Amino acid sequence: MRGPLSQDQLEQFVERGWTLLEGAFPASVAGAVRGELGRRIGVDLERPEEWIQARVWLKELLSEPPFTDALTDRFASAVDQLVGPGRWKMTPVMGWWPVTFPGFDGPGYGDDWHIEGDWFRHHVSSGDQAVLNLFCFSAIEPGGGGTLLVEGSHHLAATLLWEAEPDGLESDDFDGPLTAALEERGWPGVVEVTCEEGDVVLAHPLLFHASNPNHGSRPRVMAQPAFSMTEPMRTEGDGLFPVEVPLARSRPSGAQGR
Ligand SMILES: O=C(O)CCC(=O)C(=O)O
Repeated sequence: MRGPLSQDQLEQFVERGWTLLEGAFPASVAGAVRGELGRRIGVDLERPEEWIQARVWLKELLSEPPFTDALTDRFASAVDQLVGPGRWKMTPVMGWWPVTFPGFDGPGYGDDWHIEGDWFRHHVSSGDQAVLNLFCFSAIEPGGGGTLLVEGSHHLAATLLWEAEPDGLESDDFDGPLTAALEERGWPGVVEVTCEEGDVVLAHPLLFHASNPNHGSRPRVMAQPAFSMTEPMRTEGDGLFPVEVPLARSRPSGAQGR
């Protein structure tokens, strides 16, 4: 299916569990969001003298411009390529907002490896979160607090999930087994997100990830709205979309799914 993601990017999403959609929304929207968000949290994001905490986390979904201006046709077309057109719904919301600031030693966050989705019980067919979207409202340089991702961890998570069927798993049930499996392997594939303002990280919903202290030079502004599928994920058959391929590949022979 044609769209903004190349074939290589679609393969990267399947194999590594994520890809970067560059220029998903205009830099002018990112700038307007930083300005308005700064007013809401009471911190001018352009004035280092006002950066007095390592993190301010606005746990709100915002449903008006400029926040929703980041939900562009380009973003929607890329998600269509990953999950299938007409199989998910883009609701007009943007949030939450973990804003992190540079200039702090040992800030009290990070080391919070998790699978997204504490609002539903996970099954292999769950479509509660089609894709894990990280909207970059600021450029993120190396060391600048970009989310940590474990490439390939979605394959491990999918295998765990199959083993747990038909009961399924809560999102925090993944943490112990995935940490142990990755510990045993020496944590291969850990990368940190770097991006330009206006990019969106598109990750498999089962990708293990964590926050990361900001030791860069500017506030990191990110949001991760969750959009759900309108039908279950498929785990067998022809014509699977990239989000479904890792689920099908880790399917044990004879499994009934759910
Ligand atoms: O702040 C980050 O980079 C990651 C945040 C996250 O994954 C979460 O809040 O679930």
